[in-house]
Amino acid sequence: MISAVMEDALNKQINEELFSAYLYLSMSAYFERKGLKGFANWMNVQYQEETFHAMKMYNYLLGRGGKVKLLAIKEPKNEWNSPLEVFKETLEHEKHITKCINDLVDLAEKEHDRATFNFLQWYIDEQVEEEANDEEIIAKLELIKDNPNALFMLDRELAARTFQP
Ligand code: OFO
Repeated sequence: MISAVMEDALNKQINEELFSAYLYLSMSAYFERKGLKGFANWMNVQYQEETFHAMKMYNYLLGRGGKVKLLAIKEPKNEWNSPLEVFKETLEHEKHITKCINDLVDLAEKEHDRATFNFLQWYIDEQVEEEANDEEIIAKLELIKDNPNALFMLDRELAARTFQP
């Protein structure tokens, strides 16, 4: 049986993951509005990944005999000034999530909860990948600046992303 403090922290993280999903869905809608279908697709896949992150934790908590408590999801932003601004915010958000995961790992250690400690390693690896993906797109957008042809080429590249759990 999982400890009450660990259960509480995992429920908070499920909420963080669901907020991430909500934020990226909002970003996807923004890109659709701007006619950038490839960017919209990339963010839609990100939304699916975040939902997967939340559900993986939800199932883990239930599997450990814990109580899932779904907390209110905040309203995400729905307006940005440019694709670059969106991806800079995405990276900042992912850094925040990385900190949340690291704090959870620290808590699992403190609680001597080896199973949760092990479970969280998957999220640590996932965060490395997520930050790297965002950094790569930011670097490309910084090169593109105001070149519409280059932006449409990147849009086409991002259209190819598919959800892979
Ligand atoms: Fe974006 O990794 Fe989950 O939140």
